[in-house]
Amino acid sequence: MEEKQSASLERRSAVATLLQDIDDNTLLVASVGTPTLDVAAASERPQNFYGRGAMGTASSVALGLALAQGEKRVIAVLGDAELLMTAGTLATIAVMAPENLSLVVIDNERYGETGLQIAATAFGVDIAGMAAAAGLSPTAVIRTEADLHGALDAIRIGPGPSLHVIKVRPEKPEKVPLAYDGVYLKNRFRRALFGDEGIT
Ligand SMILES: Cc1ncc(C[n+]2csc(CCOP(=O)(O)OP(=O)(O)O)c2C)c(N)n1
Repeated sequence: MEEKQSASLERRSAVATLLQDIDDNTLLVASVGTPTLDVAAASERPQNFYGRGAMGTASSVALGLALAQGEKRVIAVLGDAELLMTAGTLATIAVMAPENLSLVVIDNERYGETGLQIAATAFGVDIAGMAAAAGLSPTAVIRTEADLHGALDAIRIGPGPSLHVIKVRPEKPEKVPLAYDGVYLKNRFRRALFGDEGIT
């Protein structure tokens, strides 16, 4: 396949739009590296679970969380390489079909965190198409501000499991200060959900 180049959206502002005034009933899962820092830059809060270092795990974590926390909305903000690393999870999500789960793929067509090496979606691999074929609904590719605003309700409150791909420019945004201690972040998240009884 040939390499393609198209996106004009900037990832930090797209994620800020996505998460603007997000409510306490929404749990956020963010994948390793740049998506984690996108989410932290937009809305750092205890109800966020960050995949610090653990590439490939975020869609499964988000699925489990959506099933276990059926009264909450779960939005997973994922890298394209992250999603593809464990793409079989799309099948499990389709079969389990939690309506409260929204996957949002920040698709820069690169392994951004490790130096912007070219990744599969640059050659036309269609993550939204893969998700639709698995059975997720709705699915869509977002390329403009207007597309993004048009998809906000579907992502934030609409029935899922959904998957939206946001095509963004391949940039390396600034680092954001955020704890790197996974146990601390996990305990903080559990405390936000269950209070002190959630800490074992
Ligand atoms: C199992 C595993 N493999 C590789 C890495 C190194 N790694 C961290 S982030 C990353 C690239 C992630 O790319 P993507 O998910 O598309 O996110 P982006 O930074 O491009 O937004 C890689 C290869 C890792 N942390 N864990």
